[in-house]
Amino acid sequence: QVDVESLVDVKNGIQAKRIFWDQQIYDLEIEQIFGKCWQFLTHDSLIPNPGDFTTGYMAEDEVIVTRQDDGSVKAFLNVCTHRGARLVAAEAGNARAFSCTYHGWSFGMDGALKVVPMEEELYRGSLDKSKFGLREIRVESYRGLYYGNFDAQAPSLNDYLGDVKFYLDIWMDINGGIELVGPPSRSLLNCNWKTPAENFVGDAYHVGWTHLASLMALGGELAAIGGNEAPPNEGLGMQVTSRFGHGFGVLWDAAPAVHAINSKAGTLYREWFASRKPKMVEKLGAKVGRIYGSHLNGTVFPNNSYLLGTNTFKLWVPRGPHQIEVFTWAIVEKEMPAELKNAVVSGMNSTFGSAGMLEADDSDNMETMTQNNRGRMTREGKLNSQLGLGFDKLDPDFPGVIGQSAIGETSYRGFYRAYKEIMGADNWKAILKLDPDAWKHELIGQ
Ligand code: UNU
Ligand code: FES
Ligand code: FE
Repeated sequence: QVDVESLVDVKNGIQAKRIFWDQQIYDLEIEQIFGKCWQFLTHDSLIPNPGDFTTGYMAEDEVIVTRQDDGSVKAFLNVCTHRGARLVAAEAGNARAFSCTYHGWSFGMDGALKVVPMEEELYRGSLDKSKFGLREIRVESYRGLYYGNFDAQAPSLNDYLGDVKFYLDIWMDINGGIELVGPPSRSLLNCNWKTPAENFVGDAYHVGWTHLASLMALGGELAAIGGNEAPPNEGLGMQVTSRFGHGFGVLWDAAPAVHAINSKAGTLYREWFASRKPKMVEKLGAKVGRIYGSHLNGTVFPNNSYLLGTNTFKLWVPRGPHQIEVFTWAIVEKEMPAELKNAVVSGMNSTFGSAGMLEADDSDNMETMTQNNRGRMTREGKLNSQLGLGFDKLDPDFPGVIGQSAIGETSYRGFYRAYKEIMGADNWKAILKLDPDAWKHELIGQ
C-alpha cells in the first residue's frame, strides 16, 4: 500500500526519492497515471493515408494506430484476441489487414476480426467473430498530434491540455502546422521515466553546467551560458505550469542558439525565425509573440517531452521503475524548405538523437538519480525543487502559473502537484469536481 500523501510536499517543493525507485509506486503509476492520462501515439504526418499504421506503446501496453478509409484514426491493443500473441511486428507501414503470426486470425484496419483460418471446418459456426475484434483505445488529437487514453471518464484531450494549448498553438498553429519526422529512433536508458520528464518540463538550471562542453563545441550563442560564466538574469526567460502537470520553460529568443553561428543549418534557421517572427508579433503582440523564436523545453504530462529550437520530440516509455525506452522524433514546420527541414533533422540527431551530444550529457544524471536509490538509506531521502519557490505568480497575458525566471523549478512543482493529485484520486470525477483554480493557489501559496 503506497502512502501517496507522503510522496510529494507541494507547499515546500519536496518529493520523496522513492518515486524513482519503489516497485509499488511504479505499479500504482501504471494504474493511476498511465491508466488515466493521455499518452502520445503518433502524428498526422506519420500516417497520412488510409491503411497507414504505426505501432508503439502506452506504457507497457503495445498499441497499433491505424488510419481508416474515412480519414479518422483508431488505436487498438497490438494483441491478438485469440491467444494473445503480438499482432503487428512492424513499426510502421501500410496494410489492408493484420494477420496474427501464431494461428492466422486476421483483423481489418477497423479492428474487426475478419478471417479465421478454416473457420467453417473447425469451429462449425460456433465462433461469434463479432465478439473478438481488437480491443479499441480512446483516441483524440490536437493539432495533428494523436494521444490515447484507457479511461473513458478522462477529460477530453482539449480540456486535459488546458492552459498549455495557448502556448502549443504558438508553434503548432503556424506556417501550416508542424510535422514529426520518423521513424523514431529508440534507445534504452536505465532511469525512472520521471527523471527525463521533469528535466524537460522545467530544467534550465542544468543547461549551462551539464551541457557545458557540448554547448561550447556546438558554437551557438548558448555557449555563453556554458559553465555558468554568465548567470542569466531574470529577463532571460520564464516557466509555465498548468493544472494537469504540463509545463515548459522559455529561453528568450534562443530557438536557434544551440546551432553554430555560421553553420549552414544555423544560418538557415536564424533566417527562418527572423522572417516569420514579425507575423507572430503582429498576431499575438510583442509580449506573447516573443515565445515564437525562443527556445522551449516542455513536457506534456506524463511522459511526452519536446524541445523547440533543437526540435526534438520524445516519449519516455516506462519499462519498470528503473528503465525507459526513449522514442525520439524530429519536429519540423510544414512550410520550411526541404533544405532547412533536413538541416533541422540532422541538427536534432547530433544534439538529442539517441547518440546526440546533449542526450549523452543528460543520460548519466538520469541514471544515477535512479540507480543510487538501491541504497536503503539513500532511498529514504528527499528531492529538492525549491528554486524560485515563493516567487511564482499569475499574469494576465500568460495562462497558467508563471515562474519569473528561465532558471527555476516552477514547472517541476506543477508537475509533481498534478502527479500527487492523480496518483491519489479515486477517479477523474473526483479530480474534476475540485475547484478548477485551487491548484494555482496551492502552487503560489496564497
Ligand atoms: O537540455 C536542455 N533542456 C536544453 C539544451 C535546453 C536548451 C538548450 C539546450
Ligand atoms: Fe542538482 Fe546535484 S546539483 S543534482
Ligand atoms: Fe539537458
